[in-house]
Parts: sequence; C-alpha cells; structure tokens
Amino acid sequence: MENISSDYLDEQLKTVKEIDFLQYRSGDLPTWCPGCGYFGIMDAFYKACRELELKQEDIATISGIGCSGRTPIFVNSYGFHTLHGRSIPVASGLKLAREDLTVFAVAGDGDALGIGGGHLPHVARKNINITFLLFDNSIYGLTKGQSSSTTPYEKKTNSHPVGNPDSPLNPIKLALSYGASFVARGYAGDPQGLKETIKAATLHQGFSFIQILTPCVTFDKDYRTWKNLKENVYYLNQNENNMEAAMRIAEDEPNGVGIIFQDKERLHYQEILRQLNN
Ligand SMILES: Cc1ncc(C[n+]2csc(CCOP(=O)(O)OP(=O)(O)O)c2C)c(N)n1
Ligand code: SF4
Repeated sequence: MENISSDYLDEQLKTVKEIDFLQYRSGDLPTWCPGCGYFGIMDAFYKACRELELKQEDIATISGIGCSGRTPIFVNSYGFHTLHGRSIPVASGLKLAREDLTVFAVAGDGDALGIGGGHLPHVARKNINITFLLFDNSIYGLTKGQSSSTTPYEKKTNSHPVGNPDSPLNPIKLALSYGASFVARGYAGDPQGLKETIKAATLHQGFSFIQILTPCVTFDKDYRTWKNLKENVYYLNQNENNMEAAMRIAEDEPNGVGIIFQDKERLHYQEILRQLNN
C-alpha cells in the first residue's frame, strides 16, 4: 500500500473539520426568507461552536419571540424558545443552575430592546457569564415590518407610513453604560469575521454582548439593506480596554465592526458569589 504523507492527512483532517460544523445544525430547515441575514449569523455560529470544540450536549441556545426567536429550533443542542423579550433572564437562570453549560441568548432588536429591554442592565451589571447575540435588523420582522427600538428617526415603516416619530436606541452605548464586560459588533455578511467575534465572546468570562448588523430583506428596502451594509461596514482597530474610546465608537461609528470593549479582569457573577461565600 502506498504511504500516505502527513501533509495529505493534515489536508483531509482540515476538510473534515470544515464540514464537521454541520453537526450543530438540526434537521429542521430554517423558515427564514431567502436572503435573510440570519443565515449568515447561523453559519458563523455553527462554525464558532465547531472551532471551540463545544460538545452539543454542553450548549444551550435560548431565544425569545420573532424570526430570530426561531434560532434554537435550528441548533442541534439544548434550547428554549421562550417568551417574548425573556431570552436573557431564562439564559441567566440556566447558567446559574448549570454553570458547566455554554449558554447563548439570542434576540431581535424588538425582542431585546423593546419588550425585553429591562433585562439587559441587570445581566450586564451582574456580569453573568453568557453570550448574547442581538440580531439587529432595525425592524420587527416576524410581525411584518413595524418600527423597532433601533429603527431610525423618520424612516417609513409599516407601523409608521409617514415616518418613525421615535429616536432610536444605541445598543452599543447601552451595553457599555450598563457595564457589559465584553461589547462587540458583528456583520451577518461576513460569517468568517463574525465567527471570530462569537468565539472571543464565548471564551470571555463574563457577560458578552454582540450587536449583529443584519438585513430584513422582506420588510426593510432602504435602510439596513445588504447594499447599504456592504458599502458602509468596515473593521475597527480598537484598544479593547479603553472605555472612552469604546464610547466614542458607540457614538460616532455605527458601522464599525469588531471587539469594542473588553474587561478581562472583572469577575463574573458565579466567581463573585464563590468569593463572598468564602
Ligand atoms: C407579549 C407579546 N407582544 C407582542 C407580540 C408580537 N410580536 C411577536 S415578534 C414581535 C417583534 C419581533 O421583532 P424583533 O425582535 O426585532 O425580531 P425579528 O422578527 O426581526 O427577528 C412582536 C411585536 C408577542 N408575540 N407577544
Ligand atoms: S421577515 Fe425579515 S427577519 Fe424575518 S426571516 Fe424574513 S427577512 Fe429575515
């Protein structure tokens, strides 16, 4: 038999690892619209799980309601499609009960910052060790295109046909102000870059917040579109531990993508509890 070179074996192993991320996909085909940015997010998510070598039985994905709320159905792991706006408290409770699990909370901008907006400050200030993915398409997708908490002022939507009268929230500024110890922005159109950000967030010991810029191709035709994202998104070059610089990015660079802030020294909630009990 011909000798097989180690280069050849390395190459084969690489290929196996590349397709091996499919183990994290469930058998259910996503019900999202063709072209929705959420497909790119899931690609990044599956590959991040693979590269971190997470075991499926050690992962839990928790969602609220919305198109984004369907995420756990498409992940072959533990999951919970919970109530509208409640992915963060359910994910927090799970992490406190089962510290060994890697817990992801996911939510849309309406779910996370509208009905569920009261939960973000508390998970951030407590620094509970979960990773939160904000699928931010700046619109309510599932209910057919109403304005959300991140819809720009004056944008015409199905709930505000003459223009949105409300000023949008700034998700990065909120996460920083509430004390999140890891804050980043990702882009659904760059699954490779987003994968790296999800990996860094998952490895971070504390509450990790990622705002993911993603289009709703069905109900937003003029704001967060693929075309606008492609033209405007760029990568940040940020000193990760500088709150002043992070706040400046939050204010002035809505299309800058990458890690914006990370405090590696701060203890996460369960460490604090252990220390207080000693
Ligand atoms: C208590 C309650 N209020 C309102 C709704 C209707 N509703 C379902 S999803 C949704 C908004 C979803 O938008 P978003 O969170 O941005 O997620 P997307 O669908 O864009 O992923 C609303 C208002 C509901 N299901 N339950
Ligand atoms: S309605 Fe929008 S957010 Fe929902 S699946 Fe379709 S494109 Fe995606």
